[in-house]
Amino acid sequence: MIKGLIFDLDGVIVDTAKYHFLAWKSLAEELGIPFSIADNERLKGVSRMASLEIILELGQKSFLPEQKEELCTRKNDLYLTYIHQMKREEIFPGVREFIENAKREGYLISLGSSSANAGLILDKLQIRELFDAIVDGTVVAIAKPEPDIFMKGAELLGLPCRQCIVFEDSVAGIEAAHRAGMAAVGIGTKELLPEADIHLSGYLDITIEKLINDIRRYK
Ligand code: B16
Ligand code: MG
Repeated sequence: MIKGLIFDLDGVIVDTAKYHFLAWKSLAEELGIPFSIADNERLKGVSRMASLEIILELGQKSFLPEQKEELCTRKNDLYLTYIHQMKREEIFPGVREFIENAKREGYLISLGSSSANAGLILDKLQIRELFDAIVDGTVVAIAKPEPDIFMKGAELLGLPCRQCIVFEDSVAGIEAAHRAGMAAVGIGTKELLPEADIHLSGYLDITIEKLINDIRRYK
């Protein structure tokens, strides 16, 4: 029986993926590396350093470890200039109500994000109080596709992994959910997230009861 819902942040609750893309694209351009929206899909859910490694691999460039740290810091500084301007209204339509409804139904809610900036984003959206547990890149340093972030979420909720489901927009995150033994709701299309157990394009017109019934039917 499902009792816990674990939400990724970037791309599931708010479209910060576009700000990650703009910041990485600006850095890639400086380095003379072509970087497209399609390339950006590979960066979703993975750590900041792993994202840089993917971009450097695309450009066939190599840097010393301390130079890579400096590049990551520059990317993050630029990313934060976007985040500081974020408005509360940028939360995806219906997600707050979906979570509030699930809480009323007795489900426990955790965040499960790779981002070290998740706390700041929750505060910008004013939704920190919706979560019974918060797991982000400052709590668990091992990013998706490793399952650690979601396993920690289940542990903090006091639930076994099999009683949790994950909401994810990234290939790495879907893999992490499955490796944790959890069903994965893909926020996006079947084409982008072929391994997700079920797909949602948004949170309007869906309730947690219907979603869980659908997962049972399709799994
Ligand atoms: P930061 P999520 C992930 O967040 C992003 O999808 C990914 O693109 C980013 O590299 C990672 O967080 C680390 O983020 O640089 O802010 O620490 O999707 O797991 O919420
Ligand atoms: Mg995400």
